[in-house]
Amino acid sequence: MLNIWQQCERIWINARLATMDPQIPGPYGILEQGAIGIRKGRIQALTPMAQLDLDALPAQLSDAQGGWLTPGLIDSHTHLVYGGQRSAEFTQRLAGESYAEIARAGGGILATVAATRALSQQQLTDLARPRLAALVAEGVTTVEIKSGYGLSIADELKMLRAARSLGDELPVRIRTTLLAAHAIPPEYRSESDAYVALICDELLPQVVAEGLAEAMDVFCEEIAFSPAQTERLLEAAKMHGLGIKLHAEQLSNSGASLLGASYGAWSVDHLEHLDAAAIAALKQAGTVATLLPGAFYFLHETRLPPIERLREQQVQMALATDLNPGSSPLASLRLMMNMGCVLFGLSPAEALAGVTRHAACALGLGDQIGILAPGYRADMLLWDIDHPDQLAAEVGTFAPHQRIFGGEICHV
Ligand code: DI6
Ligand code: FE
Repeated sequence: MLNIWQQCERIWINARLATMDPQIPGPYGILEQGAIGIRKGRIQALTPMAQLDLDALPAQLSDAQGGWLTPGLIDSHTHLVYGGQRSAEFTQRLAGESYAEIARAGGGILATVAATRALSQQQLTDLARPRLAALVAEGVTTVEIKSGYGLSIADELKMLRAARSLGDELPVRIRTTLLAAHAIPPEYRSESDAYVALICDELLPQVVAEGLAEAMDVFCEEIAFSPAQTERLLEAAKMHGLGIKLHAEQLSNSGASLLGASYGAWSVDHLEHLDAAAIAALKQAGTVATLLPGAFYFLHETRLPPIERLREQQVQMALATDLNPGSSPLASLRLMMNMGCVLFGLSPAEALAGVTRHAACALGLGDQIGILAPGYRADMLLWDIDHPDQLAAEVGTFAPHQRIFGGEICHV
């Protein structure tokens, strides 16, 4: 009978493994001088080189030559399908107007809604492709994409279909999230409850029937949806078996994170205004706290998310781009790792955990991707670097030496 190594289709040898597996001690879960074997797109085994009998291996060998292998990067929060661009608002904000003022005056999200509604599914896909390709080129192997710039049944479905189709074109796993409750559409300006009912009673069942989303997200904020409306939406999402994510505590403390925790949310995101009671609830519920330093930076925020308390309470912290045309038009997860360290005080190892292990949990995929361990998908990056701290310390100086998606080496 073949042993587990002989069953492998490909084995990387002479690799330094930053497994990110919490069961291996140390910040990166390092296995120096390691080998990792792949079978049917998944990791079959890992071991120190010294314990590997090279003569008995029929598999194809790839020599990592001392390079570092990490899990593929995961961007767990993006809005990268959209029409138009909002650089005029960038200029307005530089002149002193706030994001909320611009939104109230009909700009902001609603400006992108108008531009998105005007485009076909194919046009949206064509515009989104280079944004996604930029993430893929720097090592991202899983990306979450939200709807939320359609705000009508047809336009939300169009966005989700556009997002899904990108996964057939590029070697990347796409997870989609229904964010119909991103803003109140102009047609429902004075009857937002009716829009919430439309989402729950008509849109959501269609999305689920077509299998177009894994999760539901709500922007719970004074300029968007109230906690009561959010709860109604979460109830409906839960009934349909979708995962839950929330835009919470970005501009004010609305209690959305507590609500999210009580519904077992996969993640609550932004969190600049998160309070201590909510942090305890997140820990209790196993909900990931997703930090979005790009939006913090781009909106020139000054109030920091409570990183120290999150760390103390051992809440899992993810980092994501929030890639969107208004508050974070920044298509680089590596930049977010750097900003997470410089602006939020994360360590480089916490930053890497935030775009691997913890990001996986923020997508309900904590048992599938995000660490190098047997049974996990073989989404891996080989880096020609001296130390994994470089992944957060440097931006734009190097790309992955090799990108491995589902066990296949892909050239992007
Ligand atoms: N918070 C954000 O940062 C994005 N959406 C949200 O609810 C911004 C979206 C935009 O400005 O277009
Ligand atoms: Fe967002």
